Amino acid sequence: MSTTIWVIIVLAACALVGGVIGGIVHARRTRGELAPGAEPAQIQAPPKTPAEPTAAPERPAEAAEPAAEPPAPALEVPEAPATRMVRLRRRLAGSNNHLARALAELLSADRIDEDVWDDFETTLITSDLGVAPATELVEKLRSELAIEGISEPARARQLLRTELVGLVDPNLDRGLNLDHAEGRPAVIMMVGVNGTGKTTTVGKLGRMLVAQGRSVLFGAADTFRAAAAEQLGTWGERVGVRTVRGDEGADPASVAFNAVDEGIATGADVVLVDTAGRLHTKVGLMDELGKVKRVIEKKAPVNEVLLVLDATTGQNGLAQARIFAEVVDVTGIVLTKLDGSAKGGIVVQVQRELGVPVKFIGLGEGADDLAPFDPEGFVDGLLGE
Ligand SMILES: Nc1nc2c(ncn2[C@@H]2O[C@H](COP(=O)(O)OP(=O)(O)OP(=O)(O)O)[C@@H](O)[C@H]2O)c(=O)[nH]1
Ligand SMILES: [Mg+2]
Repeated sequence: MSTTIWVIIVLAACALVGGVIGGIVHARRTRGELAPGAEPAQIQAPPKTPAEPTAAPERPAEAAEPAAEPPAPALEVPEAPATRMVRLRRRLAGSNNHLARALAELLSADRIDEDVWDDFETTLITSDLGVAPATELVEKLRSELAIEGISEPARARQLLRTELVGLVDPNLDRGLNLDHAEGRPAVIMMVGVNGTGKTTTVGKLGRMLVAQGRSVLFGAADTFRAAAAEQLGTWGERVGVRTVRGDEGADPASVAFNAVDEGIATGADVVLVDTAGRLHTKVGLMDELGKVKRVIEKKAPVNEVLLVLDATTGQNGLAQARIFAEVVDVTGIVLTKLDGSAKGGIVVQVQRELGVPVKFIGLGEGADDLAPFDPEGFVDGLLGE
C-alpha cells in the first residue's frame, strides 16, 4: 500500500475517534454532568442535602444495620425556627397578598370615594374576616384617616396593621400546654373533619417537639383504615418517634389508651394522639370521639385537644368548630393550608366563635411547614412586607 493511502487511513481513524469523544462530552454536557471546560476528574455528585426535607420515608433509628453495613440514613434535621418563620411568612404573603394589593389600591386612589371604600371592605370580607369585624375595621380606618389626612400611605398602613393585630388579639395564650405530672406524659389529641391535615400536623408537631429535646410517642387512634396508621407510622420514622398502633377496625379508644399506657411505661414527655376524620354532623362518630378522650383520662389528663381546620373551607369551618368544641372541649386550633388560601381572616372569626386561640398554622405539606401562630407576624404576612 502506498504511503498516501496509509496517511488517509490514519487521518480518518483520528477523525472517527475524535468525533466519538466529542459526542460523549457533548452528551454529558447536555445532561448537566459537565460544566463547559470541566475535566472529567472534576465531576462532582449533586449536593445530597436538599433545602427542604422531602417526604421520602426513612428507616427508624432502631432498625439500624450492624456496623459492617452502610449506616442507616440520619434522621432529618428540623429547620431552625428563625429561617422557618421567614420562609413561612413569605409563603403566607404569597397566597394572601390580595389584601396588600387592596390596601395599595386604596392608598393610591386619587380620591377615596364610597366605591373605593366598598371595594376595600369587600376584600376584607372575602378574606373571611367576617362581616361585622370588616365593617368595624373600615369605619375605624375611615375616621382615623379623615382626622389625620390620607397623604401618608405609611401611616395608613400602620393604622390598618394595628387594627388587624387588635382583631387577631395578641393577648391570648397561644403556648402549647405540655405540663405533666412526674411519670405521666402530657397528652395532646388531634381532632377534625376528614382531610383537614390532622395526621400531617401530628408529624410536624412531633418533629418540633423532638427538636426541643422531648421524648414523644404517637398514638394511631385512626383505626378506620390501615393506611391511616401506615401514614402516621411513616411520619414517625421520618421524625424519630415510635407509633403505637392497633389493628384495622380496633376500638380507637383502646389504641389511644395503649399509647398513653406505653408513654407512662417509657417515661415519654408527650403522647400525640391522631384520630380519624369525622363529619361533625355524624352523632355516633362524635360520641366516639368523646369516648376516646374519656378513656385516655383514665390514664392521664388530656392537656390539649387541637381542632384542625382547613383554612380553604371558610365558613363551614366555623360550623365544624362549634360542634367539636361541644363534644371534646377544644383548647386550641390548628389552621392548615393557609399557603393555598387567601382566607387568612378566618383566624379572627374562629377565635371569636370558640373563644380559643389559633395555636399553629400549616403553610405547606413539608415537615417544617408548621409554625406557632404569632399575631404580628401573621398580620405582616397578610399585608405583605
Ligand atoms: N398545602 C397544604 N397541604 C396540607 C397542609 N396540611 C396538610 N396538608 C395536606 O392535606 C392532605 C390531608 O392531610 P392529612 O394529614 O392526611 O389529613 P387528615 O386530617 O389526617 O385526614 P383524615 O385522616 O383522612 O381525616 C395531605 O395531602 C396533606 O399533605 C398544609 O398546611 N398545607
Ligand atoms: Mg389522618
